[in-house]
Amino acid sequence: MPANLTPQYQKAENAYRRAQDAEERIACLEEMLSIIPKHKGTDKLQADLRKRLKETRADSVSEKQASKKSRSYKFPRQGAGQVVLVGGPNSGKSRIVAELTKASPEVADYPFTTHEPSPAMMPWEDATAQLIDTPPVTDTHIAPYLTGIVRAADLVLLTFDGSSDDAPDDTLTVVSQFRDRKTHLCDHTGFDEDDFSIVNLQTLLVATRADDPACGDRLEYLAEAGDLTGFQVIRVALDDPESREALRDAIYHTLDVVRVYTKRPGKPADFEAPFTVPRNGTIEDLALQVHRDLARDLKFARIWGQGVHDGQSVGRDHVLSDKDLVELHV
Ligand SMILES: Nc1nc2c(ncn2[C@@H]2O[C@H](COP(=O)(O)OP(=O)(O)O)[C@@H](O)[C@H]2O)c(=O)[nH]1
Ligand SMILES: [Mg+2]
Repeated sequence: MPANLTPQYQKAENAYRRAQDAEERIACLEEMLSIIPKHKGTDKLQADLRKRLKETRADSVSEKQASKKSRSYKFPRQGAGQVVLVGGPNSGKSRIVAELTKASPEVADYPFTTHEPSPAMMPWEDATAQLIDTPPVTDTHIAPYLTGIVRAADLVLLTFDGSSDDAPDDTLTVVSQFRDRKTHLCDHTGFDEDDFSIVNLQTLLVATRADDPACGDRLEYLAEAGDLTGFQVIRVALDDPESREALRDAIYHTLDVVRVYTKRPGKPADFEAPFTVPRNGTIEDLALQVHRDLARDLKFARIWGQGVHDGQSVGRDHVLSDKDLVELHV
């Protein structure tokens, strides 16, 4: 029997996938259980959610004890999306972060220069996206925390050294290391519909040093050797400013969000830092980002932008367009 999950449920499920700690996961699971359509088709999923809730409550206790001892990596999401760079050694992960953000991670032509994951903000026009640099993945090594970071991401950049004959095999190794951990790098993001333990992640394959004449052949070899047809591929030469900007654009556009400015009633508009909501996101999605209570108490909104009269009143289901200006009323 099909589960027929509602868009609200799917939103809650997405928030659960993106949760950064046990506390947040518990809140999301409780919400999912309360709004999941209750019928035969969802019996298995409901049982699964209850089991997870129980396990997560236990995790929450041990997480509190453990976080004092071991290093835990929590990267609160900022900007239009969380983008995690993964790849084999020397494939250009840190160089990409160094070129597109103000951070200065160590970039070097010997392997294992990056030991810890680290976030940095990438500007795009007046918006930003969060890039997370990570240590390399090989057939013998994958940092234990890495799978968790990737599973909570919005987008994965899988780096491929276009100048190296090892790149196809190195890249296939990375894909299979994650696959072994129920994390599928592919063309869309979210829990697998048939198996709730599997998470899919939209992946952009970034071939660095793509000015190497044999880069195309190596990419072709990769495509033949593995089932990577779902990946978008972008070729970059990081010495070339135009190529770097094309990568910046590709990352932002792949996140598929729209920018929205806000104003308080009677106050001037805030054009400093836009909020971002998923494309086809609504007034309610915006209100949720501003403040949970605001989303609950929202009566209506006034909007200036595309396809509306200036200052038109709209409800919480109104779909936002890029660069809309919105005044939320409670
Ligand atoms: N010329 C050039 N060098 C690159 C490019 N991408 C990476 N590199 C170099 O490759 C080496 C390894 O890059 P790094 O970012 O440290 O790899 P990581 O191990 O994946 O973080 C560094 O010397 C980079 O400058 C590129 O597109 N062009
Ligand atoms: Mg590095």
